[in-house]
Amino acid sequence: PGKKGRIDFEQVSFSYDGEGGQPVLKQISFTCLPGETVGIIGSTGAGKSSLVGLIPRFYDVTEGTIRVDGMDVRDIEPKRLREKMAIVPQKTMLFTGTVLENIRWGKAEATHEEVEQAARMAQAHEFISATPDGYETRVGQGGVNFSGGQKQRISIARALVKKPEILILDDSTSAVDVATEGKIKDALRAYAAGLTCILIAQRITSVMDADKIIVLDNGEVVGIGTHDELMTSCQVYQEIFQS
Ligand code: DUT
Repeated sequence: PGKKGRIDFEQVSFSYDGEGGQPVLKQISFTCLPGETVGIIGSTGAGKSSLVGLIPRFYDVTEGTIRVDGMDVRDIEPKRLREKMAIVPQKTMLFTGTVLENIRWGKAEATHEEVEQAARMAQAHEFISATPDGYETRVGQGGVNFSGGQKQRISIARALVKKPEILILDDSTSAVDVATEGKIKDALRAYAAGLTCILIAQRITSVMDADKIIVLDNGEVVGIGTHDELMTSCQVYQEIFQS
């Protein structure tokens, strides 16, 4: 971590159909400094997942530039880009192996110690340890069925075991209760002061304490600021707060 993990969006526009297509993101500009937590909030279809998907290059921008640590992501070697960041997708994608294998999917050579440390931060160690087979429990088929929130926490552990410089959570705690979500955030802060975190959320409580919150509406940034700033300056944010 250290001073790594800066992200710059410079006038980024994006359409799934390329140039001339229906824009999903319009002229997005913002900076996320190393170690900052940036929250992204906005109604369904606003473009939140599309926006974060541009950073690991699931898609490429139609216009503008995205820089990571000053470099255009298109100029960073794909392997290096993959190492720098971890993304926890909205829909958890665990496979029918053991919990250990599922977490190690993030980093094949991780030691048991590293897996456990990641699971502790993700607030998953306790419920994993409470099962008869612990980390050898098979996910999915028969035996223990983990809840949606538990699966999300295993997915977060999978991302953390990589020790990324940038962590992207796409609504990854939607099924986790607010108190546990708070503990995950505390653990992230305590572990890695240098970890840059981008956090998509539906609930305002999930992003309230972020360094900066980006409010997206219909592909456009309609507000950037802290919770207090947005409460006085951004009508869309106030509406989400009241809903
Ligand atoms: N879209 C596509 N193709 C895709 C994904 C999305 O055309 O493969 C469209 C749907 C929507 C817009 O892009 O009109 C933005 O979708 P996105 O999933 O980025 O929005 P969101 O803010 O993440 O929505 P949600 O909160 O429902 O996840």
